[in-house]
Amino acid sequence: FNSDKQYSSNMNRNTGHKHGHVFAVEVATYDSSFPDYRQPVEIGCFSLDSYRQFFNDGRQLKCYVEPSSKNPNFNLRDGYKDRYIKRNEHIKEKLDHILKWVLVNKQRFPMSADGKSPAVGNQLHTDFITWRGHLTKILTTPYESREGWLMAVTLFNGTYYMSEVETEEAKRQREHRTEMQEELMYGGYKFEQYLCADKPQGNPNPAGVVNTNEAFCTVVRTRLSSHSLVFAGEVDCKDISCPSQKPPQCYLELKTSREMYNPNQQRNFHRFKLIKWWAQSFLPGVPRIIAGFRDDEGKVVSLQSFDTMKIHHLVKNERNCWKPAVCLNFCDAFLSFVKKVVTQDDHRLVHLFSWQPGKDISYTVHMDSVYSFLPDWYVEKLLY
Ligand code: 0WD
Ligand code: CA
Repeated sequence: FNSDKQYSSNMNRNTGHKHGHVFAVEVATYDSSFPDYRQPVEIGCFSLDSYRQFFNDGRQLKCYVEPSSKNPNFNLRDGYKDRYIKRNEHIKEKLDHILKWVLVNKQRFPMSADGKSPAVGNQLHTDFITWRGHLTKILTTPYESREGWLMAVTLFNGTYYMSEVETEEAKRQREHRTEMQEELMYGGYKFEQYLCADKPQGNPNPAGVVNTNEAFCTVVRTRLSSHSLVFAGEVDCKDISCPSQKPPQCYLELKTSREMYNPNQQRNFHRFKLIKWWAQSFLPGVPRIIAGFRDDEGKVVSLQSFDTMKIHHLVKNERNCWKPAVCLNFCDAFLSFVKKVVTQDDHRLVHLFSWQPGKDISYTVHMDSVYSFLPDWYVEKLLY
């Protein structure tokens, strides 16, 4: 390849099939039975501290503390001006934290036949490594009408690495957020602070600082049809009263949403928000979501618990509603498409898959470009 030469594929559905370049995003195509999705298993975890430093442990995992009232009156704006340390959004971390985790946990990947770890040729025996959030975007694509995406894929040593690239539109929106949008983002983290303690015996500390550099991430292994997946996802807290106490079953996802006053708002919540909540928690097997509904003053006026596996029953009476099987069948087909298109194993090569609402998926090919995302330290240490 010439440096960063771009190849556009023919995305015409009618002629594209024979070139193997076609990829349609239509609900009807994927409206069949549920594909095999294996119970996700946690194979490790990591933490990012208040300076965004990586630790190969669960030090940042918080404990959920059930509030004494279902109508708690949490003020989500409190501390926005004076007790908020915001992560630097200009730093694009790509898959770096996951890759650090892989390097120090090679022994947690399937072993070679002789039982010696790591496996022969340092193959990870895993088809895809990515962030959970990237898979959430793929899952919800058949029903998405507003935001497109760009996914960079590199095949290296037998594994497909997938790392999102910010679209121009997303960048523009991020750089032009209103004060209100910034406050809403802060409010999501503030809500966590009201409900979470650092230790099982501890209490939440709403007087503290909100620092969005801090994160706890679970690393899970699962399989979607023929695709073995390892992905990391940020987990808000664990439920210490949970009978099994076993991750990911003891994990909880915390969410905030605007209070609903009429059936129209309720319908939109079911159709557009619950699909995202479902996909995000379903992927790593997080069984429960605690939602805080806020009023226009930014106060949480009510709490509601959603069982991830029951979310679809709440929404299925809406006309033209989303279906979990469509989401998973689409993801399965997209990952198969990626495997068909990306065949050259080269850490410097990126296939950039691009999707805009209402369009088919297309891709471009880039050698040694700004899109390359596997760092030298990873490539060298994985192989040797
Ligand atoms: O490189 C990128 N383009 C991205 C990197 C996009 C999205 C996330 N990330 C990284 C960050 O390092 C972050 O620590 O992913 C981590 C979170 O991964 P995820 O679990 O795969 O992401 P997602 O499911 O989209 O979000 C989970 C939570 C969010 O909670 P809510 O309740 O809002 O869904 O992670 C937080 C947020 O609290 N979060 C982020 N944190 C840091 N950077 C980001 C982000 N870009 N996006 C969401
Ligand atoms: Ca959350």
